[in-house]
Amino acid sequence: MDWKKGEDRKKILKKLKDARSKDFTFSSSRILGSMCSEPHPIAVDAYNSFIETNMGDPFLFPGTRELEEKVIQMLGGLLNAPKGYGGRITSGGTESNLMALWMAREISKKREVIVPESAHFSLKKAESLLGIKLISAPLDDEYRMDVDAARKLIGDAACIVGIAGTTSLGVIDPIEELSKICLDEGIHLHVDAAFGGFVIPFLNGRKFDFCLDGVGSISIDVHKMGRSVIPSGAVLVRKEKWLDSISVATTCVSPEKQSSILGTRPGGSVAATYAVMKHLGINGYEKIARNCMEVTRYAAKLIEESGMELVVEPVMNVIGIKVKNPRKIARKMEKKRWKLSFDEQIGCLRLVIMPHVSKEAMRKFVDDLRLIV
Ligand code: 0PR
Repeated sequence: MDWKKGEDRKKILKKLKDARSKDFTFSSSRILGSMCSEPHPIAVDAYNSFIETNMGDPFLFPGTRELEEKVIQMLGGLLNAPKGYGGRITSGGTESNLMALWMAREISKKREVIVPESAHFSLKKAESLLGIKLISAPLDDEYRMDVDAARKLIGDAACIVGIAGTTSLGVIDPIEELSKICLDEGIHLHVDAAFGGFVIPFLNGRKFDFCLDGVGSISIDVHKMGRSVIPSGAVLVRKEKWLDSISVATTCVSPEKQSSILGTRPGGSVAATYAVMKHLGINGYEKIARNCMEVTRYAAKLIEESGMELVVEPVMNVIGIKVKNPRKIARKMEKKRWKLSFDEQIGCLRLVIMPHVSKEAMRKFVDDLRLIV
């Protein structure tokens, strides 16, 4: 055990610095395959001041609990939530999706969930953890869920999941149509807007949220395009009482019931999210989304002018570039210090044009890529 005696603070800080220097940083503008970005400074300050708070024990931290309510209210407004809605701050899209499907399973007592082929792998985790069965619906030519195919799969389903901003291409499933189907069939519609939740409302006015009567729950991440700290996400539900379906009795903390996956939950995330949302406001987020889209369109044009092909016209700040061997190309680009991701099923490189990605970086990137492809 090399930590028996305890070590000098300075030495430890030096080791931390060394470790951190091996990491990539968002500020370098070379991370092109991440859905996260530098947190806003106000989020960092807020996080640090609330570092000891725990949402799992609201009796100790009623002030932080109030902030959670306020964040849920802001998110509810953003997502057109109706009277009586509810929500929880989560650690991100994985936990939010898990909670939503858990709820849908408990309320319906059914276990089949229809997801598009483009679903994020967090739903696979939900499948295993919740003992549910995912049924994959094919995609149309635009890589969106094929609604007619999905309808035919309904059978005894508990829920359909639609994605507002897919992981690989940022496309939006036909949520309006899915909403109608789910209303007709009386089944739950969960919208995974982990990425799109902080983009779509500020851009194109596409309907994907509670303004559609069939939408039952939404995952939205603030640590992606919301510029909060990691971990910060939320799940919103049309009816607060639905959360009771996943509540358990608490034996040693108040209140008597808890309806969240985690017990001890970081209040720092809540404070950070409150601070950054209040500070940027709708106008600030509109500006971020518009800038990201401007860089996205700029990059898309450069890529096409270089003779490469996009998988689809970007609807959000995600670009898929068709290539033969994405893994190999991503590796070669890594040697040039570009960090990007890929989707081998689609056969593309994936660029996520987050706020830290500049036009200049895209120019250099396309120049480097052209030499490799
Ligand atoms: N739903 C969708 C549509 C997502 O794209 C993601 C994450 C999730 C749910 C799960 O969210 P959490 O990871 O917050 O639980 N998509 C990103 C991805 O797989 C996650 C990510 C983020 C990966 C930053 C890398 C990275 O550097 O690409």
